[in-house]
Amino acid sequence: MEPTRSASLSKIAQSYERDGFVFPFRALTHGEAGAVRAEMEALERVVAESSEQVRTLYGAYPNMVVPWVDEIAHNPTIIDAVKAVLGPNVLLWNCSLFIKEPRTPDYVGWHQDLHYWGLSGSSEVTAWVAITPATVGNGCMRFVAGSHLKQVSHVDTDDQTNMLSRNQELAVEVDEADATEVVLEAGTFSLHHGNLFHASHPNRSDDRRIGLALRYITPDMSQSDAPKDYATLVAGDDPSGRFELLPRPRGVFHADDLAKAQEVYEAQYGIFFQDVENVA
Ligand SMILES: O=C(O)CCC(=O)C(=O)O
Repeated sequence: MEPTRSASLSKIAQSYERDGFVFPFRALTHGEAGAVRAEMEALERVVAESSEQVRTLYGAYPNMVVPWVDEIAHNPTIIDAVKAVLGPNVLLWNCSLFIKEPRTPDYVGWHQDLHYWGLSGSSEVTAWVAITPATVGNGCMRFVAGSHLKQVSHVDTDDQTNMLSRNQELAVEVDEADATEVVLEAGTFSLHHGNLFHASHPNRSDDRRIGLALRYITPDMSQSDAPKDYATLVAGDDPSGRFELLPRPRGVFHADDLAKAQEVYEAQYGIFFQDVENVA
């Protein structure tokens, strides 16, 4: 499928239903993606000098504390593609930057996203936006078509080069030959289902590989492991009332946004790491 704003919505839904992923689509021009990278790298210098709380919350919820991240999460092309697979009512539940520095060993083990998030149901999709190109050489994502139809067991490992929160990986073997390499130009994005087997190799190139993972859900999902959960309404409405709807960020690291992000962090990270001993 060409990276175009006009790809047929029903074709998106068909491919996604069959394979558990679909790509590429263009959200930002090359110039816009370059500008996002420049803004992000300027912000990284600020973050490096900031408090531990700012560093943690920028890592955990960049969309809640940085307006340009929130704007990408509301990008109309991304939202249209997400609505094609989730329907008209969409919440942004979580968001994170996946950065692989040049020539580093860090990789992402085979996993399914929904495994540790405590969410009921499977109406979740990630839009992974390439801020820099994602290539085979710099460790683009790899997807196994059709693997999204059931959840399988995972194991935590002590491999610190596995970038996942619990260094986790699937407890089943994956045939590497089944993987589709998700090569993306800067400014384009892929969609993948929360139960899709996916992974990525280390970055063996001389430049950074930067991706923004936006996690969207429908309001009929719910948090099974806590009395309430939080999300940002990005399309339609939320008739469920199961989520506290978050405001859009007021400025870069605005005190009120940091306070709310801290509340969400305390509620959600307990769930992600439950039953894990010695979490650093
Ligand atoms: O960025 C990567 O290589 C992996 C990202 C990922 O696992 C995800 O977005 O679910």
